[in-house]
Amino acid sequence: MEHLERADERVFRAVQDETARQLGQLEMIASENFVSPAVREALGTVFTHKYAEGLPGRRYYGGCEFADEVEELARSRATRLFGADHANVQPHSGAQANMAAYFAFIEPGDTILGMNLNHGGHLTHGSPVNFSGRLFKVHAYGVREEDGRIDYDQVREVARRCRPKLIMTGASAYPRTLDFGAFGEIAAEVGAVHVVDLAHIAGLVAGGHHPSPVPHADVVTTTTHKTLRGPRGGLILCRAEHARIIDKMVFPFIQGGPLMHVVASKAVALGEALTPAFRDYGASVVDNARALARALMARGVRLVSGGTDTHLLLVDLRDRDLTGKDAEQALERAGITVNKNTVPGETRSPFVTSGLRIGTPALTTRGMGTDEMKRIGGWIADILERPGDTARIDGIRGQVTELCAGYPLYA
Ligand code: DSN
Repeated sequence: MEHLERADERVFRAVQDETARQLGQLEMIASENFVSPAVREALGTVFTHKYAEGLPGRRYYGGCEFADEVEELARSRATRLFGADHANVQPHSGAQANMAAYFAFIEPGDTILGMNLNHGGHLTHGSPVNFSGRLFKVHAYGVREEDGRIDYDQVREVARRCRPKLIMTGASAYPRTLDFGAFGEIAAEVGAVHVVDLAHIAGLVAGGHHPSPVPHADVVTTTTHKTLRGPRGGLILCRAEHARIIDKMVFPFIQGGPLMHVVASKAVALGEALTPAFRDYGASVVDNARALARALMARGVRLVSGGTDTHLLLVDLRDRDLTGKDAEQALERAGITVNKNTVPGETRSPFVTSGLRIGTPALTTRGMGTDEMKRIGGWIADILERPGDTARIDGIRGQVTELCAGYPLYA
């Protein structure tokens, strides 16, 4: 980065500091990951200079032959990876992907059914502070208080009652397997379009560690940077019959020029996701999450649904005199990065919360396994027990630093 260092000392310094932060802490935000050097290199290429509105072979600008090549690679790898008919790799983010999916099928004022944000849903699934909640009439399903799992009978009952035009399946804080087949059946019964937002678990589905939504959905949207371990961005998969409208909704309806450097990087990541090594990675992500869940529960930490089938755990702090916000800050002081999260039955604001979301994708990329998860689970439990104990937190910080040093990111 010698050019950056010479040209802009302050940005250079921030990058150095962020690199040190990422290396020296345990990154356990469930939606974050570390990309490969190849994925990162592709992001810094000359494709950032290129305008390429349109699709491969049908662009509004000249000079697109190599842009066509990388976009075609990304599209074909995405369809092969997920067994889908069609892929659009241009959405700048998961939110854009969801917006395109909505507008492909419904109009402002139409009714949608999505998961309650406090129960693990996502802002774009109908939250009043998001375009989805502003533009559509929203009904929500949630999880059962007793076991933290989606109640499919309730989903059917709400769907029959509200007759949504579109059902949005998917979550950002649900630790259990999603029954996409059940959602698909409910959508068919009430005549709704079925959209699955796969973002969190896309890498697990790609590796065969979670059932695929593709046979049960009209459209599947995802981010590319979570368990899929690609660059920050979005992706849409759909049935052949929806290809044209989905492509038109991404461009020109909601976006302008695609970020071709990101598309190139998505192609690299999707290529990596097709390898046996990526399948093994996904298996380890889930093994690690289960090991972490066991370690925490053995110490009396309550988890929503009593465990996990995926890459994340949701800690329920309602039995303690501790908020999600304070717990997040105490863990951060020890070098363990997580995020506060609402839990089912939440009574606090989203800035405070009564829960923590903890994930294993990034540490698994770093090479950590179940033994490390057991140790980390012990440290987390120690801190949750006595979040104000500075000496204890400092001691754990030292051990975290030592553990991180044993797992260099880009060796
Ligand atoms: N912000 C993402 C997450 O953390 O789950 C969802 O978009």
